[in-house]
Amino acid sequence: MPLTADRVQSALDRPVRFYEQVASTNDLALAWLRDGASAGAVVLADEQTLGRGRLGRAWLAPPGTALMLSVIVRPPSEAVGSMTMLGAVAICELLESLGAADVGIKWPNDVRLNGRKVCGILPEAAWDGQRLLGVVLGIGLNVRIDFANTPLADSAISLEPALDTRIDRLDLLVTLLSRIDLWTQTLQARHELFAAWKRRLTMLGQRVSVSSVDDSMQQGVAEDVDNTGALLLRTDDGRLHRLVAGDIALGKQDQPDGD
Ligand code: BT5
Repeated sequence: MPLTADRVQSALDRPVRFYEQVASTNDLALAWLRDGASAGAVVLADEQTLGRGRLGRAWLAPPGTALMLSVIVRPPSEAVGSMTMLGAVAICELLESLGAADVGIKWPNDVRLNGRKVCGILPEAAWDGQRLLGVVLGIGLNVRIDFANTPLADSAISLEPALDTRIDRLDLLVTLLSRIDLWTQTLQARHELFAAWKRRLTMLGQRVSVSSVDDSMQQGVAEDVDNTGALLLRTDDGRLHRLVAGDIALGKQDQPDGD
């Protein structure tokens, strides 16, 4: 069923703005946040013309094929760094509730289904000087994108073909928001969220390559993560590196996201 403003409004008991087409839901949500939107408010779009990932990368989804939203969260400022974890865990729980068996998180922000990226998460914080106004939690979940003959054919996947079932995006949205709400209430003490995230990481103990923002590449074993979400990488010289950002490739056949 298509998403329409009426359907969306009547399914959600919170402020929501639905658009058939926007540049980026995160941009609109950031503006709304600065305008005083309440916690839990949602911006949802059927299509984005300038959907973005990290570092200005493009997020691609034809109209009507994905769930694309930004949720306004007002976390304690010390929890800002946990928003990616929160989004990833909520998405994993959503997919698990649909019966998906092979669901995991590729550090730091990809949710994978059957070893391919099904969802990307982009939290962006808004500050007034030193004061945190809030965070917009941007989420793009592939529902029925046909990646055949695209550059993402080997790395991306959509829910409907993977689960071989028809899915109403509104049902996904309702369940996802309830998971986000629940985890948001736990943000004062984040050990449970951290444990739920760490348990689903796919590459701990494996040999990986990590490319950093400056394009330098490090190889080693993804030994652990610390409770801020940083990756602890043991390089071949025996040193332990703490990486707070980057793109990870597992094994030899996998590609980092940074294209
Ligand atoms: C992300 O970035 O994965 C975060 C994506 C967040 C998108 C949501 S949609 C709603 C909200 N509004 C926005 O404007 N953004 C958020 P990153 O880890 O940098 O991954 C980006 C890379 O993923 C691209 O360079 C492609 O390689 C790949 N990619 C692009 N579209 C994809 C898709 N639909 N499925 C899987 N991979 C994709």
